[in-house]
Amino acid sequence: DSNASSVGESLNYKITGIDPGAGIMEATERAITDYELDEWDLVSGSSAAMTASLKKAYDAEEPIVITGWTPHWKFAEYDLKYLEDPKGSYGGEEEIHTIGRTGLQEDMPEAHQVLSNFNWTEDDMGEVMIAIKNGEKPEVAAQAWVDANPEKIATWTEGIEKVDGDKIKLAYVAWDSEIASTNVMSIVLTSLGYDVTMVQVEAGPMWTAIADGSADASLAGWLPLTHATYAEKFDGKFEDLGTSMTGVKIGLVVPAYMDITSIEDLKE
Ligand code: PBE
Repeated sequence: DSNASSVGESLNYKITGIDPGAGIMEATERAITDYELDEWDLVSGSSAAMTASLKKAYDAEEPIVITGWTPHWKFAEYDLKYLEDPKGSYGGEEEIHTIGRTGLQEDMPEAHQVLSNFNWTEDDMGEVMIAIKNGEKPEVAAQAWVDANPEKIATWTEGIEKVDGDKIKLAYVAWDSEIASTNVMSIVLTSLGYDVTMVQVEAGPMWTAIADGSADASLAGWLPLTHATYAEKFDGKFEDLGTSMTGVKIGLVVPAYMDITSIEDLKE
């Protein structure tokens, strides 16, 4: 209809994406094919650039289509909606998994146990994410959450013996959700005596680092769909340490004031 085509025209047929290696970018290329959005382009950038573009559009009540995911502070900050995805290009309910290098259990049984125990809720992560969004340094925001949640942390660390300065490397991507989780885990492992290094990389290098053992673990594995290509490519070369959060989601997201409800509405 005329509204839908004007959305494409008003946006120059651009979807505002994030870093090229993110699973949501691959899913969006699939959506462009599945929904025959031939005129549309997915523009890559970064999470920070995407949220800056979102703020700019939102403040001006202009249209924008972003690659979005939950949990993310943008849903607390703005009134947004997922576009319906009747063809299932973005899968269904996703989970966040902790992944470890082969041999981690033998080499660092204590860290392996904490990482396997790790799980928290969308609200927990939201507290850390929103504090960072509001200008707090990630390590300060994470420390505040750790200080406020000793009982939850005890469920991850109970009975685990302290170590004496063993080095451990956590790989992550600069997605807001994973900045929050990785900073929290860094503090927890440090409190158990580990010498923790956080390495910020792109998604492909992150999976590669776990598979080749140059990093020990990552809290940033999104499955079953988001990182399926990476998980298949490195099948047998990493250990899935389990789920840290369930019911997470990826998709196309627009401000609630936009007059469209489905990805199908992007097609003329
Ligand atoms: N994300 C956040 C990532 C996983 C975590 C949805 C942007 C991705 O698309 O790969």
